[in-house]
Amino acid sequence: MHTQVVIIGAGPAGLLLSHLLANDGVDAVIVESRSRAYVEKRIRAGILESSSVELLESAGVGERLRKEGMEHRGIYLQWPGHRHKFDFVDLVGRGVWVYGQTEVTKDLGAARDADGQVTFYGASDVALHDVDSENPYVTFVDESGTGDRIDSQVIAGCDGFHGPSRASIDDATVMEREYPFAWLGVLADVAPSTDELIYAWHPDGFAMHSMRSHDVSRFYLQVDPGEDIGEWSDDRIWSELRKRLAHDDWDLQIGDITEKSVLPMRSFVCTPMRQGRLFLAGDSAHIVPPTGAKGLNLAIADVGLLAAALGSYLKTGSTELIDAYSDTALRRVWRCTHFSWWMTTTLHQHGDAFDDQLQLSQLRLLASSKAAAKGLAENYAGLPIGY
Ligand code: FAS
Ligand code: PHB
Repeated sequence: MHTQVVIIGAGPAGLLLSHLLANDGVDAVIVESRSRAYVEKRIRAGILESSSVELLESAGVGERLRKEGMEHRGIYLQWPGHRHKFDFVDLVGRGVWVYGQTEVTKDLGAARDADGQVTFYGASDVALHDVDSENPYVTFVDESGTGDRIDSQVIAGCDGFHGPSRASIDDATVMEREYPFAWLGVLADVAPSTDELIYAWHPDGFAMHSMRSHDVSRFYLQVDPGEDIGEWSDDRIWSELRKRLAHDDWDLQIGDITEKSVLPMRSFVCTPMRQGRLFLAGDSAHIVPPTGAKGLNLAIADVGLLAAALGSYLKTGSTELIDAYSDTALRRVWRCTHFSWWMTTTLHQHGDAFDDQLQLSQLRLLASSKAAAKGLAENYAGLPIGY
């Protein structure tokens, strides 16, 4: 089989890249190891920066988002006795959207169906070949058990943290930081008890109140990295959330918990994001702790750059944008890596009284200084694409 671009991975990065390329008249085939149903059901991110929404809309996949997504002006940061609202629209002129990654993936999958392009779901033994040649190719076994090969001009590694593409980057510089805590993520059929997301510092550990719709809420609790989810009954979860999110006469509504899981936390950056005709985008190249709501938005930003670069190269032969891709993408990657590290280290309990005082001082400064609040708003609401 021949195509212009083979994309490994049908998560948000792979699906968005294929759709942007199709809009640009470039042919792409996706090879994905999981089933479509599995990919579309995977519960992950919930926040889209306005630049992500603009890119999805420009690609023609923003209609349901605009209808069903929830536009948010900002967030609350809280610590015992204090809950402070940050209005990003007032501070920096833009807010964020609440729209689950599952919905983004479904919308992108539907767009790909309409593009009529080929996606191999359920592939195994996916391997990259000759990435430094002018004709790189991918081999795999399709879900019927038949061996396949796709020859191309470019391979896009959109296969996430555990995919094979990153291994093809020769002499990659990998920088990684593991955090001494994890998140217990909870999905519940209960209307949110707040209008904006609440990020809460608490002496017993971080907690967050997020949401997916007017009827479904999403919560996170700081736990130990090796936490056994079996130790967390629904009652224990609600009791801990009520304690850590408590504020004045505010009450947390509870409901049926439909999903709970422990999510690890790490920062990870692979440099460069290119090897010959192989380009990495999204989690295959970088991972951020979810505290800053940057993972999905970074994947979208990478893909916006990569789609333009590949379109220019494959249609005109110009290598200017593909040669600049890795350095340009990494500038935003490091900005978001720093912001996610800062949000994570500022809001999570380290079990150290000195750290507690530093963190509380930082939170008081954010609540009292417009300059400090603008810095938070600019990073959380997202920097313009191409930063
Ligand atoms: P993805 O991992 O989404 O997609 C990669 C795809 O490649 C997958 O479908 C995978 O099956 C496929 N693949 C892997 N190996 C393959 C192979 N050998 N062959 C073919 N295909 C292969 N971000 C936030 O902003 N907020 C959050 O709350 C948040 N929570 C998260 C929770 C979890 C458990 C995880 C893992 C991530 C979370 N993230 C969150 C980050 C997440 O949203 C990612 O940033 C986003 O999924 C990145 O999209 P992709 O780069 O497409 O990678
Ligand atoms: C989510 O809703 O899943 C979410 C929101 C904001 C974050 C992390 C996760 O910072």
